[in-house]
Amino acid sequence: MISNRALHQWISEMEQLCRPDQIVWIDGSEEQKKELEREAIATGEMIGMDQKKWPDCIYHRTAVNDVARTEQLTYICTSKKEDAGPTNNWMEPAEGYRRAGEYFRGAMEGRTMYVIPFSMGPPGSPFSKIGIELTDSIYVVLNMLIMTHSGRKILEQLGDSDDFTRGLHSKADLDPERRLILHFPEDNTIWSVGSGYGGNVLLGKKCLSLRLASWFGRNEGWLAEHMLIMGIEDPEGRVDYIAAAFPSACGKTNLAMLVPPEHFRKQGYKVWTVGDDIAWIRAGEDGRLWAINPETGFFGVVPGTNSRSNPNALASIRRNTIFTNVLLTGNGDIWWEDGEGDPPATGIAWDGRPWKPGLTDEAGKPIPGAHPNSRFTVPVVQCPTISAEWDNPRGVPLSAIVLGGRRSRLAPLVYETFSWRHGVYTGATMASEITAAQYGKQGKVRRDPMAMLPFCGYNMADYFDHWLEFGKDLENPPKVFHVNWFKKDHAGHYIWPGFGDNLRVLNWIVKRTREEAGTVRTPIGFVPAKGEIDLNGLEISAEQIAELFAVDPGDWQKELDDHRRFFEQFGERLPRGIAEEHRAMQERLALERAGSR
Ligand code: OXD
Ligand code: MN
Repeated sequence: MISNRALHQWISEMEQLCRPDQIVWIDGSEEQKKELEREAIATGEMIGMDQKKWPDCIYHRTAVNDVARTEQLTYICTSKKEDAGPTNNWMEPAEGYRRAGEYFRGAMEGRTMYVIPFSMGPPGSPFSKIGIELTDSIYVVLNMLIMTHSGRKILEQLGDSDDFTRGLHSKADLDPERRLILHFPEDNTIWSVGSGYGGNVLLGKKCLSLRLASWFGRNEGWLAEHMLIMGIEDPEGRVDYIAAAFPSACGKTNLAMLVPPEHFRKQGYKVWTVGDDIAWIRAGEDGRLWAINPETGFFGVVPGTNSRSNPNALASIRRNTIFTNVLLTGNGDIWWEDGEGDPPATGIAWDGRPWKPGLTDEAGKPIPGAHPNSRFTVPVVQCPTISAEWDNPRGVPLSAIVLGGRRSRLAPLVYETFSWRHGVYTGATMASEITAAQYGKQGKVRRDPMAMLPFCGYNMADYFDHWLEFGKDLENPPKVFHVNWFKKDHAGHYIWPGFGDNLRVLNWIVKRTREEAGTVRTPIGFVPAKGEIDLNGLEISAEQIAELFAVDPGDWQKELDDHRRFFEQFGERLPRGIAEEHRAMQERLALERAGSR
């Protein structure tokens, strides 16, 4: 029995709404987890895998119409529409509760309601936030057990407090017409109905740790960001931590688990993984920024994971992993595109249909066996490069913030911004070209400020302002950099090898934070001076290097015009600091163009 009255009352209200047959509390024990796995396998919700080859792994297939986050059905429900801002879908809170309430009504009849107490961040850390998720999905329970600190210990931590996120989830009938992902930041509440896909239903992740947390961060003076955190250890044993924001599909998980190139490995460089998706950042008493990864697991994209792209992820997912929507073979084995080894002769594709290599659709396009957004869920501690500091309640100190995007021509491989304010401007104008794996016109540029466009829980103009203000008070703000691993030559080939070689760039960044590396000033920021990035062991010509660092004032002028158009949607609410940075950049470019005439 629990003594927390607020919790008790809320659960009984939700019980009356959803009408489950029974309620089961998740205690976090191994026995309960195993029991739930057995039950889910018996009902078909999960599928058992070959336990010799994949010890303690389990498989799940989502509904075919439910394989990714549904941004068009995701809402911020605030009393005032302006508080959600022009980049979010908005619904009046009363209307949100009414509409989703209809879908929740009786949705758990014949089902069990599981109560998952969880903490984002180590229990007891000043960073951490407690939530309770009610769900009718064992898949959700099993994922939350990996992705969060959860179970009885969190209830003990909560005690009698009513300061917890109220998360309600039901698969209901998985009907996309009756699906809604609603956030009520004013009530610290999340309602998600009609979906079973991770990003929509693991309420601790995007919903709490980004959308609600960004709102709390603004009120409480901290930042909740869509950033990986990694440590770079140099041969002297000094570890510098960086937090890096990239839009989805730019290789965040691969970067967080990077394997140093041989030339660096031999000297003793090491990379330590703290997190691959989310960073909560606070100012420390020492004037530096400190960050935690609030999650305890990785929910990563499977296709493309192989021994070249990410051997550490591959090693992590050999056991005790949930696989969602990859190709399944008849004997409990799995396979995915661009992984290791040849495809099996036959299998069952992510959508439950028979599959064999070479299958094509009517247009002649190959039909994948694993969904391009198929996922692994794995505890962070299974990663060979997991940092010893990953769950330090104080977090890790940040030496640099790195921003990035996928730009085939515009942005140089790396540049350092001039100041915190210029760094915020650079984050506010981040953009990425759409790839085949995403919805939208391929090659089109999507602006994605700080990679937070789908995740900022309030007006993005206020978010820019919060960043500007946050930096003003810092004694020791980290330098802010921008990287682009995806620059192409005129023949359309990537110039930079990427993957492990990205450490060469990160190493320059770390050196810059110590003022140990030379730069050249350009209108958009400082690029590395000749010879300052260690290219030892890389085959790359002088022309390629010149192309990697080129800054074309004409292209940047077009880019600036696009920034202006993007900012128009925020009207008067756009902070003055952003407008001033825009003007300053405009002037620097004009000077450069005049000089080169
Ligand atoms: C994710 C995403 O799933 O950013 O992490 O889409
Ligand atoms: Mn993400």
